[in-house]
Formats: sequence, structure tokens, C-alpha cells
Amino acid sequence: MFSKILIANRGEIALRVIRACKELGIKTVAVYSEADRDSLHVRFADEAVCIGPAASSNSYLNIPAIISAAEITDVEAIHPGYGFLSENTHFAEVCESCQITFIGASSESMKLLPDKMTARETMRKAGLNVVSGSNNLVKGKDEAVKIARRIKYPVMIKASLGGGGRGMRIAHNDVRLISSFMTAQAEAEAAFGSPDIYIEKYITKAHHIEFQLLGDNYGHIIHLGERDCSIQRRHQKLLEETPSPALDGRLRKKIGEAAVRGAKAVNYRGAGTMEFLLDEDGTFYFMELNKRIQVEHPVTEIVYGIDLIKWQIKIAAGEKLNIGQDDVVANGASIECRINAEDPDNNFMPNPGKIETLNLPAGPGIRVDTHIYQGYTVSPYYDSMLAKIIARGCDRDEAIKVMKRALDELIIEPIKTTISLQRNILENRLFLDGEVFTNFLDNIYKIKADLEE
Ligand code: MV4
Repeated sequence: MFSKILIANRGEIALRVIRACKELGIKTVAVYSEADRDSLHVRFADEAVCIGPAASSNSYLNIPAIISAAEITDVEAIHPGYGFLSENTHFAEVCESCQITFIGASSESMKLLPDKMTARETMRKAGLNVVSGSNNLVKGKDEAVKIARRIKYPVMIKASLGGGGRGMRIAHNDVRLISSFMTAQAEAEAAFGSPDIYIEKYITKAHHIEFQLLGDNYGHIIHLGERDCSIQRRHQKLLEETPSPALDGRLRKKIGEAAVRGAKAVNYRGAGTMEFLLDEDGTFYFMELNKRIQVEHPVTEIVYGIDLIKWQIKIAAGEKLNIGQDDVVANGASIECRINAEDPDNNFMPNPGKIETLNLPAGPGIRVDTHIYQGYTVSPYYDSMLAKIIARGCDRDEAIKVMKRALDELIIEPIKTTISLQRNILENRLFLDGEVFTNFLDNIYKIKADLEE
């Protein structure tokens, strides 16, 4: 096992990794930007190194500064958290060449899944179902129109290097497709440095279901069920839950087996998440394989009683995953609400500032993962997520009641947050009936789907 690791991240996930390390008896090194001097991850780590100014590109994305901090403090491994450098192949390679273990996917599976288009083809060849589409990069608008007419409208234009919904467009006809194709290309070039684009049939009424995977260095891979992440706004998830109200045991087993088969095809190691779309007649389609720990991992930990961060670290240290698929048993239901410093009444405008009054929920069935405290100033430089409230119940109905009770106890003042929106969702009839599709927020709250503007 490692004796010391560096956490190349900030906020609640840095704290989450520090907690796992403390329980594993591993010393920790925090890195922080000048804006994060007063952060809890700096206080709770055994050592802390300032790696640059507030802007992420100069600090949390600054590979030379992070590697220098790792060298100075003599760590054996780096945990990248989520976002920032967590899926950066170059960073993983630099770590490797400096004899520092990157706690994440192997460089082999990173190389086998360099972009979404290749991932789609790789999984199709591994026998997974994919949405009908271009099967190749689409070179120009004439080809785009030809493909769209073959697979029939509506279609979705996707940037091959995009992720988490960035660089996507929906088109309902030739005219729209042609104009969207050009803007999507330009956008992809600007955002990801590549104009590569492919096209898929747009599945209008689907659940966004993702399966949690764990694999060790010895070819053993298991899944830990699914999370339903259908409730998103502009591809920012607001509420996630497990089990999904859309799955039964039979379908869970089927998709889980497909996820494991896909992960085996790329020799997957560590924690990962395979995203699927599940349409109304139970057909499921591979979307993406995320090679990192995800924000919403706690709902899986709660229901399956397995610490995913500890397993990431143990696997990276070469430990065998001593859990068989039959040992993975769900117990109850869990929901997570991501509380963001955004104003739902003002187009989700970010709302940074000082937290004057804070009361975090507690009591039976509640877990809170957060880096905020009373007196903390929310920085405009980073993601606006303030806290994750995770509720557990013996079933979905109880988990919902626990969450509602917890949100009533949650006070974050005076900054504007998404709490009111999440309260509304928890009382929505369609949500209560489990009728949550990817267009849920657009339909219920008349939030215009930005992709179709
Ligand atoms: C789709 C889709 C429908 N059809 N692809 C969004 C994140 C990315 N990982 C996959 N995403 C989607 N891909 C096809 N062919 C629907 C989504 C999607 C979504 C789309 C619009 C608004 C909200 C959404 C929430 C989850 C998934």
C-alpha cells in the first residue's frame, strides 16, 4: 500500500479522498491555488503545497506545478478526483514517467478510448448496442445530410472529443442540420482543439442510466448497479438516484453484464462508469465510458456498502479486488441532490460570495459531502457546486422523504442556490412516479433546451 499520496483537486472531492486516505493509514498532500488558501482540504491534509494563482489553467491544470509538488513531497501516487486532470492521458503518462502512480484508468484503456467516436466503435465491436449513426467521423455537411436521412430525424450532432454533453446539437431537418453542423464544428474546434464530429439518431424519450464499474489489475471486473441521472440541466446533473425506477432485476443484470463485457474489451482498471440511454421499450444503448470517479458516486456507496475511493486506491496499489459479482448486493435506495450556487430564478446565474449562515442537515439516513463552512467564500473561479446531500431509505419512497426533510434543514445564506428547484422536483408527480426522462427539466420547468435553440 502507498504511504503518501497527493490529491490533485480541490473542494469536496479532495476532502473525500483525504478521508479515505486517513482511514487507510495513508499520508496526504493537498495542492491548492491562491484562491483556496482557506480551504478545508488544505487544513485536513498532512501537507499542502500552493501550485499557482486562482485560474485553474495556472493551478489545478498546471501539470509541471503538480508534478513538482509531488516530487518535493515525495509521494508515491496522485489521485486526480473528477474534472481537471482526471481523464488526461498526457498527465497519466507524465506521472508514469516520473514513477508516480496515477490513481485512475490504465494508460492502455485510455489509449483504447481516446475519443467518443472511437469508444462507440470499440464498444460496438465488443457486442454492445449503440444508437444508429454515422459509425465514422462525418466530413462535411452533404455527408451529414445523407446520414441523417438514412437514420431519420431527429439526429444528434456530437463532438468526438466532447464529454458530458458538451459540443452536442439536435437537428430536426436538413436546414437545421446544415447550420448546426457548421456551428458544432467550430465550437468543437474552439473547445476541444478538434472539429471531429459524428451523428447519431436522437433518442427523444430516454433514461440516462450509468453503471458503476470496478476492475483490478488482474482482469477481474464487477459492476455495482446503476445510477439514474436523467434529471439534468444543460448537462449539469441536479439529482441522481439508485436504483433507477426504470430498471428491474432482469434488465439490471442484462445491462450490467454488457457494461462488464465492454470494460473487459478495453482491459479496464480502477473505478469507471459506463453511460447508457434506456428507451421506453427497454432497449439500451452504450453512450460513453467515463474513466474517473464521478460526483454522484456516493449513492452507489450508500446502497452497496462499498467504499469506491478506497478501492480506487487499493487497486492502484496492486491489491486484488476480492469482491465477486455475487457479493454485490443492493440494500435500499439512495438519492443525491447537488446544491449549486446558482439562481434558478435568474437563468441559473452563478452566485458566488460569502456564506454568512450555514446549517447542514443531519440525522438518520443523511450523508453530506461538502467543503463549505460558515464564513467560507465561494470563489467565482471554480465549479459552483456547494454540497452534495445524499439520502438513504429502505426504498425510493423513504429516500425521497428523507431528502425532503434534509432540504428543509439546509440553510445556506445569503447566496442563491438550487435548493428550491430540487424541492420542486421532489414534489413533482412525474418524478414521484419514476417517469423521469432526459427531457424532464425542459418539459416541467419550461427551461429551453439549449441544444435546439
Ligand atoms: C444522447 C441523447 C439522445 N440521443 N444521444 C448527454 C450526455 C452524454 N453523455 C450523452 N447525452 C445524451 N446523448 C442520443 N443519440 C440524450 C442525451 C442526454 C440528454 C440530452 C438532452 C438533454 C438532457 C440530456 C440528459 C442526459 C442525456
